[in-house]
Amino acid sequence: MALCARRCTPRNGPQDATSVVGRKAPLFPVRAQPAKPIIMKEFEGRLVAPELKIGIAVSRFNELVTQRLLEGALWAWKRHGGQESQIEIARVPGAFELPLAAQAMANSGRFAAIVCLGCVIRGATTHYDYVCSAATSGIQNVGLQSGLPVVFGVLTTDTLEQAFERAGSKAGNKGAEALEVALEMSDLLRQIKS
Ligand code: INI
Repeated sequence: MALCARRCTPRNGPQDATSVVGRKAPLFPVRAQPAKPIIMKEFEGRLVAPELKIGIAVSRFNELVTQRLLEGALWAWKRHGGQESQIEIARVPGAFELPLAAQAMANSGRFAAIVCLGCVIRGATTHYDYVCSAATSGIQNVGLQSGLPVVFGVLTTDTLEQAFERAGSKAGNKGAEALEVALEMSDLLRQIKS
């Protein structure tokens, strides 16, 4: 076992070993306590309906699914105290068009947040990958450029069955979840900016 030259105790030995001059060494280096506790600022958005409107862009492609996502979002909005008059809906052909509609809504200045709802189901071709990729990066870019929460409520699944599971059956309703993310993020940004 390696011995420490100064204290004659094992280097990795007992932490409370008595030193060669008979003084009890502290277990760990003791730091002076600060006079006041350090108060950290911490932000976390709450699920409260903002005073501004919420914009929802929803695609018609796979409308049986996207309509359920929209219903879930509206249900969540009312559940958290929102009024129907505070919601505006823009319908677009497919998920590929969601970013452009979201950008127009964001630029209007009327909305506290934008929710994008769509459903892309994998087919036999690579079309799915292009639509998913365009929708994902486009929606994210609108959020970063506008500084608004622009929420990705687009289902990307292998089958229609998986999509229905996420649109109000056994895996919840992603439209409702997307709306809640919009509430949380708009409240978070409000706190950070104030
Ligand atoms: N759009 C969707 O929203 N979901 C899909 O599954 C889909 N598929 O599979 O093709 C889809 N395609 C259309 C696309 O979003 C555009 O509307 C179209 O390419 C015109 O720009």
